[in-house]
Amino acid sequence: MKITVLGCGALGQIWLAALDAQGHDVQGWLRVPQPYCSVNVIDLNGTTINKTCIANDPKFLAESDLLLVTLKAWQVSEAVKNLQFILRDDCPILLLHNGMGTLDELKALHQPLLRGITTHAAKRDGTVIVHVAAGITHIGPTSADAAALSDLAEVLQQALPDVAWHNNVASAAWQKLAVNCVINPLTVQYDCTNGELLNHLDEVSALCNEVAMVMEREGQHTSREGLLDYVLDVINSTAANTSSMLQDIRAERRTEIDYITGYVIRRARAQGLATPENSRLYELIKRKEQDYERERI
Ligand code: KPL
Repeated sequence: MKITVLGCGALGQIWLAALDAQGHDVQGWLRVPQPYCSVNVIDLNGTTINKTCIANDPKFLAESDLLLVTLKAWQVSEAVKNLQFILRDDCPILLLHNGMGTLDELKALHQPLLRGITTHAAKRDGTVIVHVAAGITHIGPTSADAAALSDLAEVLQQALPDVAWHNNVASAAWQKLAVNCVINPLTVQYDCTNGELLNHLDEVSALCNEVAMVMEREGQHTSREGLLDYVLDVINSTAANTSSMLQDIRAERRTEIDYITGYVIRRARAQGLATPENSRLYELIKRKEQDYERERI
């Protein structure tokens, strides 16, 4: 297949390396146009993959059979809208990012739209991307014309297992959203690893209660206890991780808070629900972002 990967950060490079190794014809697409992009990955076996891929070629993009979007949530809609008129109308677009809300921003797209949630972990170490932990990528349709694209899961499974197809991907998306709502901002508040949140179980539990309440109103099957158990499992299995939000804050980058906690707060408001603990953390993260943005002026 001909595949363009939009966003050549940690996740993007892992996918570029894996798809290329499977014999797919791949290119990267970067915000600052350049004809080539470097893929510099240490895979799960410790093997170094060093490749130069073509990048930002509009002809390749127009012929692509898949646009895989690995950007941060807040970068997605503008970047995809800029490319939509070059893509074929039947070229599937698969969004792989933390948080929710981008689908609302991309309602007018002509192309079949899929969303994905991944638990693969990768981190940048200088100029190298280290694939730290294997995971599962759940993908599924978000528009009627994407419902028949389940074969894509098999193609992606061959490249970077595990990949699971879900006709109702919203359920997996909400579960991941809940995890990110709890772990990401709390690790910023305490400047700690995911595992250290076990010392703050009252806040973990209060956040789970609020998110479970919103999920129930949004028609998702869940319970406070079930969600708390799930979040505690993720805290334990990613105990040594520095959450992506804490990494962003430490590097003074914009975080995905508007698409994580911000999304839950917006849905809660629409349902007439109060989410004080989420609101407190939302304000905390926004203040931190504003502090370093102000320093730059
Ligand atoms: O997705 C994550 C993130 O850091 O964004 C978790 C699951 C919290 C793992 O660190």
